[in-house]
Amino acid sequence: MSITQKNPTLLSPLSGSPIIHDCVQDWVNALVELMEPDSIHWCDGSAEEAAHLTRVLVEQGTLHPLNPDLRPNSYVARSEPSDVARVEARTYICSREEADAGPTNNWEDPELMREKLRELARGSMAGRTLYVVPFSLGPLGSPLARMGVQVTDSAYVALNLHIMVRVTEEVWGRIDSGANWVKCVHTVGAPLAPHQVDVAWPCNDTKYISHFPEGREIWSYGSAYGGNALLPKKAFALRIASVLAKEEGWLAEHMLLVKVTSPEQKSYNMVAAFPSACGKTNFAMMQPSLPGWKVETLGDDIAWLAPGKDGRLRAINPEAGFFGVAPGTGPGTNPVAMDMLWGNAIFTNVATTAEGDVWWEGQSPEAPEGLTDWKGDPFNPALGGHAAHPNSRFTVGLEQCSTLAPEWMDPEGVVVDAIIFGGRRSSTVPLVLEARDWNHGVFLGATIASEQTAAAEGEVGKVRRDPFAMLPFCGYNMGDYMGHWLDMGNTLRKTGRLPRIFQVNWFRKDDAGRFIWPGFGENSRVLEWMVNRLEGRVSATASPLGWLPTALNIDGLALSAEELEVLLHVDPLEHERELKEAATFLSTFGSRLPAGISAELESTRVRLRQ
Ligand code: OXD
Ligand code: MN
Repeated sequence: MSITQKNPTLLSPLSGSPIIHDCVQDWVNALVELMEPDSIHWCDGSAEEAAHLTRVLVEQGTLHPLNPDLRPNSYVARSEPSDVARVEARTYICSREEADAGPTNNWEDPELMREKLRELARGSMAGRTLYVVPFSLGPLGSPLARMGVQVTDSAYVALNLHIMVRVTEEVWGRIDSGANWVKCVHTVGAPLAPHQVDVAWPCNDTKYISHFPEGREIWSYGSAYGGNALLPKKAFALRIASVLAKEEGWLAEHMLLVKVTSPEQKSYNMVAAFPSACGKTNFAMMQPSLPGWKVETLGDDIAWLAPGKDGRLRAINPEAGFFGVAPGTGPGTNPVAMDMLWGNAIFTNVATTAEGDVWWEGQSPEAPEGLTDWKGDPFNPALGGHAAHPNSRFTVGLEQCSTLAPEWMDPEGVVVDAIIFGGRRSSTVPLVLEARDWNHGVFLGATIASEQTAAAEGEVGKVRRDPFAMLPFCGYNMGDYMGHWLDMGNTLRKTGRLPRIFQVNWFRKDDAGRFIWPGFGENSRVLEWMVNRLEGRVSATASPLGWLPTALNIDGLALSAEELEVLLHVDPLEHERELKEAATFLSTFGSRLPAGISAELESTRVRLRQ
């Protein structure tokens, strides 16, 4: 039952409501006292509640309904122009010891940060409703699932959570102490004075996304944008979960999860880590160009991996929806995503058409006439610039994806056969290679670098090291994290078969700056090679970097043998430089860099010089 309490001091469960454990009640009571909302809404995740939240948001001017004949039950939100991406500079890991956050995270003393946040949060929900959102990451009751509760003063965030995670009152019956759930506090930091008229996108110029790993707690202040505000996603399912995973012997990863089936009807599950906006959603919904091949979707952003009862590595997607980057998604690049967005979707910062539909760059070659841009202004293509923000997003439920694999509900997860690491590199890194063994694969993951995109604030195009694509998402010292990956190999080696590890780069360019590899559905050729490797059907060529394809199926592709050679080329001089940069980066972890990684660095160096 969805309950709104007008008088927030009346917090005992109303008749007919589920029993909510004291630890939750006490926590909510304390937050109410601090943030002084006008009312409280205990969410139940129902369709009626979604309809209510939608009504509130349309009235408030946050959501604009699209033309229901073109895109039923779908809405557009336009954010404040300053609140459009994750704010890594304002993201903190507040572990007790600074060294436990490591050199790649911002750190603040947890007590000082709590004090700072309490001051900011005092009265911050005045004039607003506090939504209490109980959720499960992963199928409720699965050994891999985890529970959390987010409080938020944003109906937009509550409605997005309905899509992104399993919001359900069943969580209340399973929370039995302070220990088995994660506390997520979110406020947009925009209190309303009596009679003050609200804006469409309340937020605050001051922003903090703070994680308290030891307290299993997250506080987010000042932003309503996805990754900053939908706390179960990056903040819980990656930053806090990575800490839980280290303690409990599993992995919380920034990875897509797919099931690949060959023409012989043999299926293999693969996870793939790519930095933000490298086409993970497109990969997750790949339409193979090779006849007889099938890719089914299990997840596009986050995978939780743990040894199963049989000792093999298993994976689930903890999320229940997609929060995908809209630009670049089109009938040619991702027809599955285009279809799944037929309705029941929330779009944020896209452009709208005169007919009341959505548009973004890459949806069609030409911008239609009469567009309204993401800021709500008429769009004039002659002036240049983007109609949709480069980091504009769609939020839609997993069930709408026509390629969703039936196993997505399996509480045991699926067996992981292969792990792929990738990045966006216009030079140097070959199209595909296979790691020599687990430790070498971990080294490849630890040294991923990628050209930056618009998903986070920062200089677009600049190459940055992004180990395991987890740089912005690892909740503890990344040196220890690399060590944990090595340890997982030791565990899996003892009990079952280790997944094989591959590295890919779809983005290598020729001298004229054009992508050499066609990508998208043609990436199935690379998957075919991987499956052949898993099945022991093809040999490979040893290179200093790992096993390269001796041959790759390029039949029917407009790609010359010379171009393929460029794609697979390993230039020792380029790699000497690459290795030097990787070594400099790895040295920042000092004594926390595992010996196993230093050993791989050294042996790669030796192989390059041979
Ligand atoms: C995302 C990201 O939003 O990685 O998925 O930034
Ligand atoms: Mn991501």
